[in-house]
Amino acid sequence: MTQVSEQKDQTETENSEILSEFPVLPDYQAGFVAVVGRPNVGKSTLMNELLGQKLSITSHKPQTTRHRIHGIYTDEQKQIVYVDTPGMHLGEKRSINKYMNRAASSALVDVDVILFVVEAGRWTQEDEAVAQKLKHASASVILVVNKIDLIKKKTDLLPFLQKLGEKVEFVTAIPVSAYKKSGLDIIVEEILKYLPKQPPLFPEDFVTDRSTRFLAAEIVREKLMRSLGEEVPYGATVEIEQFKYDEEEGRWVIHALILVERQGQKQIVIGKKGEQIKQMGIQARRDLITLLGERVHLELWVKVKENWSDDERALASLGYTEDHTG
Ligand SMILES: Nc1nc2c(ncn2[C@@H]2O[C@H](COP(=O)(O)OP(=O)(O)O)[C@@H](O)[C@H]2O)c(=O)[nH]1
Ligand SMILES: [Mg+2]
Repeated sequence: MTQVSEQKDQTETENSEILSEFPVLPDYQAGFVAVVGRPNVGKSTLMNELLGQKLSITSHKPQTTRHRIHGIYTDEQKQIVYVDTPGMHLGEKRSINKYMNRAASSALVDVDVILFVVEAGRWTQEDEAVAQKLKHASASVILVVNKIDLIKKKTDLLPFLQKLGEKVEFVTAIPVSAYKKSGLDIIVEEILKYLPKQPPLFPEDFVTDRSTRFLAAEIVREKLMRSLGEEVPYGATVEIEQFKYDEEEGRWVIHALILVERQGQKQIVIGKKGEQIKQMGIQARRDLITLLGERVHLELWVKVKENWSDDERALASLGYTEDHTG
């Protein structure tokens, strides 16, 4: 299925005079904001909080975000298009990692502002690699120092901020906690200093560039990443095989296929007496109901597909295609 049929409403709006109903003020601001940083610093959590809606999946495992995803915030004064990116990975040679690094790097082009997210008190080689990339970016860099809720003494942050000043060229550094929702309004205020004055770029009811089908697959993948041990998540992905509305029953019918790379992983995903996959299904269904606003019938399957993560053709057929990495 293509994006068009899934986003029927949005496409229709687009065809009939995109923004005619929007009362655009003369000093309206709109633009793109890339959210970059190494894996696990809280980029996706931050974007969801800035949007006030969960679009990008999160977990404490690297590789949770594999694709670039736009989250669009719109109100009467501004439209901010956040671009969440996979964290940049060092020293990984598999195709999936190359895909993720491309997706992250390409997000730096043609944006108005870059939010460089780091973790309070922690600067690693991977942060350093991101900082190197940013040297070539033309947009203003706002340094977001996330997870300050984990720092007991706030004065401990000062030497860290000082060190960052030597490493990165940024317009301002903002300590925040995406988790505790603190400091977020300051980020928005700062973004607005650099966002061009122009009419909205997307219709006001657009919240993402991604289809609901894609978001559904991501929700299932999030449950997979969160509920499994270290060995499985990197070798697992999710493909939506059926995604349709059953008029008679008044519910969405979704069939999701979980692909793993080895037989042993399949067993782990299913769990003892199917308990693991059942729990994942319950949690995924709950999020899907929130996403779709209607009843959902969800079925999950697991299949072994060897080496999909290092197979360019398999990657493409699973939706890891260049059109979303630029
Ligand atoms: N304590 C704390 N944890 C956070 C905060 N923001 C994100 N996290 C956690 O950090 C982990 C990684 O978050 P995620 O948004 O997936 O990171 P990403 O890989 O940079 O997108 C998750 O377990 C989040 O719950 C924060 O402000 N404070
Ligand atoms: Mg992420």
